[in-house]
Amino acid sequence: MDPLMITVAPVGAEVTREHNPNVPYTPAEIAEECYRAWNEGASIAHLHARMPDGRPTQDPGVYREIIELVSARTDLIIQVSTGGAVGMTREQRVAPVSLKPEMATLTCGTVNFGDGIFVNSQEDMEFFASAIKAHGVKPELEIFDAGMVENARRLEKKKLIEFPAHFDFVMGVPGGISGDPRNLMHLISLIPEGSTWSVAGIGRHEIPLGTIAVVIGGHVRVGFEDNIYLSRGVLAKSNAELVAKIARIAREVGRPIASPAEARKILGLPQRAA
Ligand code: KMH
Ligand code: ZN
Repeated sequence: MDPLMITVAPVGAEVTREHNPNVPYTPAEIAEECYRAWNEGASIAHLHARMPDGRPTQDPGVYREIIELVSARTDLIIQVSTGGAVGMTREQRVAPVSLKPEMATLTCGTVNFGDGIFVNSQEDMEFFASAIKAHGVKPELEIFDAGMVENARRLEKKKLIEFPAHFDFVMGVPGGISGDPRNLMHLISLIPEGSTWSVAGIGRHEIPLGTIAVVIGGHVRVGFEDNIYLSRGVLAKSNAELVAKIARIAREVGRPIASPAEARKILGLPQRAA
């Protein structure tokens, strides 16, 4: 079994300080959260950017600032979001890919997203996949429901992505696939041979689904983007607490934790120059 890759998703596009006062907004705050998460065992940083007042932005200038600060202090694999926030145009959403980060997300279909709709038409997916490919970036295929794996297969047939690939199962978004463990098993059964996968359980599903992934050889995403609680009713003080919790569970069951260098090897990414 490969060592466990832990992705930290420190801020997302939806959660605010009204939900948890410890949500980072500025590049310095986001970078500090990434640094703490790295110290606890995170190997990948799934990044979104915010305006100083907390509004989500896909401005590449803000992403650049975050990436420079994170990369100066850690060797975390940088993964930018092309999901952005519901309602953004695809031109806005794709903008950070121009920075040529190591990874970028590629959502493989449209899904109801709470009260909104997270739109990813076939044309949109091809637009994002083409940009990600053109910039030499590795996609993480975001799967919010089972049919999205079939959409990924269509993209592969069109040679816009390659298999095996790295998938992230986002489970428990209202409107998407639920956090029932049987759904996780089903999603795993659908992905192409040799692919890797992580699970991002939303809210109370984060740690239980992550624990299953730890035990059966998947990988895990944690962080304020998906969940703000350390345990029932207890707000996490930092993303690092969530990383530390899943790392502790991994240690307890004997699953080694991947360093960023080991994660690069698992994902087939070139190693970062020292
Ligand atoms: N904020 C969500 C609408 C991604 O990062 O690629 C989409 C999202 C997915 O967060
Ligand atoms: Zn995201």
